[in-house]
Amino acid sequence: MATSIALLRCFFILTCLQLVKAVADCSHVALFPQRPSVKFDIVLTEGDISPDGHSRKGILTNGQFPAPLLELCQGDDVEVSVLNLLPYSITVHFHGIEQRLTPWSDGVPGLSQRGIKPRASFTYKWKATEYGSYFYHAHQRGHIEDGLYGPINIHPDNSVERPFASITSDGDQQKAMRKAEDNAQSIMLSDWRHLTSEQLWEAAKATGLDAYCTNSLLINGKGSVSCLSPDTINAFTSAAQKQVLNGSHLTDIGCIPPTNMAAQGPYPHNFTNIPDGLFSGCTPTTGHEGKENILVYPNAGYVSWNIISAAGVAALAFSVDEHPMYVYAVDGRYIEPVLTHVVNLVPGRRLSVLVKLDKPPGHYAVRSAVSGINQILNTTAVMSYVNALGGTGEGTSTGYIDIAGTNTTADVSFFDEKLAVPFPVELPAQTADQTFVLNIERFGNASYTWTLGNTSFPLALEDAAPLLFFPDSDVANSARTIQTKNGSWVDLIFHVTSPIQPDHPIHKHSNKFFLIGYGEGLWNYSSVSEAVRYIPQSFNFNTPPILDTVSTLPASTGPTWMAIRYQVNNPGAFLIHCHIQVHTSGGMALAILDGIDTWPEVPAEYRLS
Ligand SMILES: *[C@@H]1O[C@H](CO)[C@@H](O)[C@H](O)[C@H]1NC(C)=O
Ligand SMILES: *[C@@H]1O[C@H](CO)[C@@H](O)[C@H](O)[C@H]1NC(C)=O
Ligand SMILES: *[C@@H]1O[C@H](CO)[C@@H](O)[C@H](O)[C@H]1NC(C)=O
Ligand SMILES: *[C@@H]1O[C@H](CO)[C@@H](O)[C@H](O)[C@H]1NC(C)=O
Ligand SMILES: *[C@@H]1O[C@H](CO)[C@@H](O)[C@H](O)[C@H]1NC(C)=O
Ligand SMILES: *[C@@H]1O[C@H](CO)[C@@H](O)[C@H](O)[C@H]1NC(C)=O
Ligand SMILES: *[C@@H]1O[C@H](CO)[C@@H](O)[C@H](O)[C@H]1NC(C)=O
Ligand SMILES: *[C@@H]1O[C@H](CO)[C@@H](O)[C@H](O)[C@H]1NC(C)=O
Ligand SMILES: [Cu+2]
Repeated sequence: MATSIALLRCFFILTCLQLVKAVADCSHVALFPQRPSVKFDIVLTEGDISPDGHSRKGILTNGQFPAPLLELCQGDDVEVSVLNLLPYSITVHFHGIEQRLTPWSDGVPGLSQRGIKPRASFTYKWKATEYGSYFYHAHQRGHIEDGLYGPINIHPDNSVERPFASITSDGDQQKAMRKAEDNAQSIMLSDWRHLTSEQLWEAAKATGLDAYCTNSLLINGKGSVSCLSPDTINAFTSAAQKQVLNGSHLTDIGCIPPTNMAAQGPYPHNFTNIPDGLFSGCTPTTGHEGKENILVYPNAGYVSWNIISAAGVAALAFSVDEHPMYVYAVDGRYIEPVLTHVVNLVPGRRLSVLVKLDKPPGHYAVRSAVSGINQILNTTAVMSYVNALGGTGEGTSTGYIDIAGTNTTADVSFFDEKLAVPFPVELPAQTADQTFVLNIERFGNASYTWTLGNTSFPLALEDAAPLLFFPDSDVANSARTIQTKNGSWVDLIFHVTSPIQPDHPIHKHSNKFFLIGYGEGLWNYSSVSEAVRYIPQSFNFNTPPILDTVSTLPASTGPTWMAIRYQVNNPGAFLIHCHIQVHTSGGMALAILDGIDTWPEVPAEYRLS
């Protein structure tokens, strides 16, 4: 029934373009009473897309790539109807949205629903309980890397205190910042591969390799491929890269070669099966639609950007030439603002920033570059003052970072979310009721399979009976899940047991957590309380960051650990996983059966047989 109605409404894709409406003005909306449900209709189709000038199959959302912005007011009841006209099953996850009391709308196949089959539809219903910057993306197999991702902006209720008074005591300046926030622009960063997600997965299985490189970087869905000369690549190869390379060189796409034992581990590999473009093979383009041009209005004083990383594999550095930024929110929640030149975003991270528009009217390069040691790759967009004279702004501006994401002068500062102070500060319980140590290491006998916990969560489990509906299944009672009691406090220790591993951006579904500690070396403690007795300097119980995505420390020479604490307050089956998509496909995921003692009754429309 639901399917046929959505089909009728969206039979012609063009009419669906109008169905996603921007809802920007929240000034009249108080938290209570809320306005009626805000509805979005989303139609997914497959198409040939070429965001960086190379054509391949990808996912269009209402005919667009990236997917359109969902703009909401805090307190809104939201309904997103997805019609799947793709040739494969799909789900949609709302990244960072806590899904309070609606665990069946979290969009994870095998946990909260079955994949939406071709020509079928599914309606996600949830409440925008928290304000801030989020995004929605495909959550079945590797399909996020086929282009299903779009921003979500939830405007805070008027009653929520903004942190701008920490930047300035000038009332007019504060008003300008508030106005900039109301009109925040989305900056969607991503990486782009020339192989589809299924080709990528086939290549991983055929070669046994971890596919840690990409082909281009995009800003708001636009980019190009500029192949660097071997001399340039060698000149920018860092000391850390040289150590891993052990005398060899980065490939023509700036990538650590697949033959590198340190990066791939001592497993059997079949190098004859490597498809072109996976680790090497560069063909330059000038891009498909040119560079993204971001228009700004200096009369407004400031522009606010919600910067979102939907990257599949690359950790990114981001900056705009000659313009420092105030970072004022991380993962959709305010912090004490920090003035910085460069921000780093791991896959899944959102940062909200204010940029003061006080420079001569002109065109300034906006830079995104891979910050990890796995690759040297960059792209640029242009920020244009609306009153700039002439030109399209081919850059004469001076960058804070180079093509490798490294500082160009000694006084360039980088933002570190691990040191950010929440606004306002909130505190977790002083002790936890349960502690789980989640080992992160390679699994089995291949470079592309991983653990999170005591075992791996194979991709095939996406097709298993969804745990929220089948809590008595074998999977629900296996080492692939952990079970918690509602109301309890839980510590998760991400234990990166062996080098060399990249930083893993671990994303927890449902409610946010406190980052309470991290360090180098093995985790040899039974609990955080015990660890605090030996290494108190590794913990922060006064101003712990509040996040939904945290990056493990780079394990380049030895093991590392990271400790998070959260209160179970939203019963349901929620995934925790690495947001490097090839790692999740390779099993770096775990199902948390939160508050399984008080799971809610599933509404009839979501029940499964
Ligand atoms: C580094 O290269 C040398 C000489 O080619 C080789 O003997 C050694 O095993 C390599 N080290 C590692 C860690 O791969
Ligand atoms: C590598 O793959 C090719 C093509 O599938 C196959 O012919 C060959 O036997 C494989 N080599 C090894 C060492 O497994
Ligand atoms: C990477 O940065 C360099 C240096 O600013 C620039 O010339 C080049 O166009 C950038 N690459 C892309 C794809 O934008
Ligand atoms: C980058 O910053 C580091 C640390 O401050 C400094 O040692 C280095 O010289 C800087 N790089 C350049 C090119 O100035
Ligand atoms: C290890 O490799 C063998 C074949 O080489 C395969 O049959 C087996 O399933 C693999 N084991 C794991 C845990 O992946
Ligand atoms: C891993 O296994 C150990 C030993 O059996 C157990 O104590 C621990 O709870 C398990 N961890 C997880 C996350 O399941
Ligand atoms: C779960 O725990 C939270 C936090 O203590 C509480 O607010 C909520 O009412 C509990 N839910 C149920 C169903 O008991
Ligand atoms: C854990 O290891 C550290 C060194 O890494 C050591 O100082 C500490 O005493 C150890 N703690 C326990 C409980 O063994
Ligand atoms: Cu990972």
